[in-house]
Amino acid sequence: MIPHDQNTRIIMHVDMDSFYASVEIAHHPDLYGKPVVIGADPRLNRGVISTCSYEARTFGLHSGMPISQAYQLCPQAVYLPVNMNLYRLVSERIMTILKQYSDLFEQVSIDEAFLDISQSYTYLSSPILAKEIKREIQEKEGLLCSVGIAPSRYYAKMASDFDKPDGMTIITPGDLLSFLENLPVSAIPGVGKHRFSLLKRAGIETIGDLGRTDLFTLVSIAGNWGIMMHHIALGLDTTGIRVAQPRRSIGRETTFLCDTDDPTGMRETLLHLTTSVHHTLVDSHLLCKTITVKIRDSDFCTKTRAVTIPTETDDLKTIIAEIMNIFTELYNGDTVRLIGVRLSGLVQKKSVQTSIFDYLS
Ligand code: TTP
Ligand code: MG
Repeated sequence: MIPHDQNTRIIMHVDMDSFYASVEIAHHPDLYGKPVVIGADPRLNRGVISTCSYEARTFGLHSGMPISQAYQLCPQAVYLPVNMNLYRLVSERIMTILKQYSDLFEQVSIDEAFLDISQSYTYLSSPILAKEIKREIQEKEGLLCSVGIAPSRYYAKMASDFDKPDGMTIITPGDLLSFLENLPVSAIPGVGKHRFSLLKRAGIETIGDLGRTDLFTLVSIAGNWGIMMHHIALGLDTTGIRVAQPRRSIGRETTFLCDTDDPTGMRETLLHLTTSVHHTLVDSHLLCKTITVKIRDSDFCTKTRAVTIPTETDDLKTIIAEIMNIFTELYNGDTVRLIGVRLSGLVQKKSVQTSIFDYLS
């Protein structure tokens, strides 16, 4: 079992590479390797590029560029109209994949999402998860994405953007300031062209420069945004993900550093995971009705088995007993790469336990 530092937030940001264009290429393999531009019709001479493949970007093309200009720079590109229905469908499937990896999930646009993975991973083990997510998306959808892992929402987004396409950038709390030092200020989400040129005029080009500039000067340049940028530049941001929906399940899983076929070790890990999800269950004043164990073997074949108990519970002994029974039935002696537990069918404790006060109120 990998040790876990309870105080460190670990946020993952996943952003699909040249999303609309990549979806078209995945559905029309003859487009592979070609400059592909999605957006307005170049014959109409108005409108802009929605996005374009990385091959098209080598010609200087980018999102938002007038399509007429794109056509001048790269007439040989394949120009396709936007097919939103297809992209939405693919996006939904990608989000379904991502959600499986953490209950704390926040979709922020059609092609990007945050996951809080602090409960199940450390900075040391997080690359295993990132690679697994990238592999699953590529295998199921034929698409590449870039992943950033860092101590806050902002830094995770900056990390995923750092090495596109097909990137994986992990910034530990200890590496954060040196990562920020030489990045251009435009790498901060929300610093558009206007703020960029204002800062540049004041001689502030890198995030390191931003951190060294006094707050008064920054506020005079960029108003309240100056405070925010300074905070980010000093590595102080700790923003987590925003989860709006009530919890539907509580899960925790772990990927072993080395694949294992030792059932005793697996049971110990299950015990640890169960204690952790139980803690969250009790902390959230919830009861669960369904208990699930998940095992992924070294060939990436995933098996789950769930048991629904007659009455909702938050009794640790009952939950552990169910988990161990399920494991005995599910485990077939294979070499295992990942193991997990999940509690679902959640209800608020108060709604099933009536007390005298419920009758009085
Ligand atoms: P982005 O993630 O910003 O861009 P991208 O996925 O195409 O490329 P990257 O590899 O740099 O992430 O946006 C996601 C999709 O949103 C993009 O494929 C098309 C659409 N989009 C527009 O329609 N107009 C725009 O100006 C931008 C930026 C994106
Ligand atoms: Mg993208």
